[in-house]
This record gives sequence, structure tokens and C-alpha cells, in this order.
Amino acid sequence: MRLAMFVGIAAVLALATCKDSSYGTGGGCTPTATQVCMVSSTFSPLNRTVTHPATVQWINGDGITHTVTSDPGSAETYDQTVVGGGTFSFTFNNAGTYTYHCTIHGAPGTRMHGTITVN
Ligand SMILES: [Cu+2]
Repeated sequence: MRLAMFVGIAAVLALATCKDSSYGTGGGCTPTATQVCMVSSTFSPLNRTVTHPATVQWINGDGITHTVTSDPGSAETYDQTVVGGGTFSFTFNNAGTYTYHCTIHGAPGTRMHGTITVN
């Protein structure tokens, strides 16, 4: 009984470790239709279109910290620091065009100044 419990806990820990290592530390990231990766200090894809309501998840595939921050005047506001390997999810309930950036690397015109278009 004790052994079974130990094995169970070890399996959960192994899964958690495996999940963490699939993102971050420069290991890269492949986005699904509702995900945006942060790789090589680039939002990928830079312009993502989804159908509302949609929860968009940003995944930091880099080994450095980024932020996912709504632009000033955006109809939806969020400002999340995402460490290497971390994720952030935000639900867009209304159609619109939402520009956002990384406060560390995302000056206008850079590859860390992206757009979420919600149809
Ligand atoms: Cu950044």
C-alpha cells in the first residue's frame, strides 16, 4: 500500500517535470490554433486570429522572462509576467482587434508587439 502510494507520487512528479521541460529554457514551442509562443523574443505567430469566445494561451518557450501586456487603450487589459517555461491564459469574450506587447522587448514595430484578432 505504501509502495503503491510512493509509485503514484513519483509518477505525478515525473509527469510534472516532463511538462515543464517541454517549454522554456530555449527548448522551443509549437503553438496550436489558440496559442501564441514566445520564442527567440518573438511572438509566434505575431498576428493570431481566433473566434470568440476564445481563451488564448501564451507559452514562453524562451529561457528568459517576457510579459504579455495589453497596449494602452486596449478594450481588454492584462499585464502578466511570464518566466521562461511559463504560460499565461486570457479569455476574449468580444470580437475586436487587440494589440499587446512585451514590456521588456516589445517596442512598437518589434517582433514582441503582436495582435490578437477576435472574430
Ligand atoms: Cu520579452
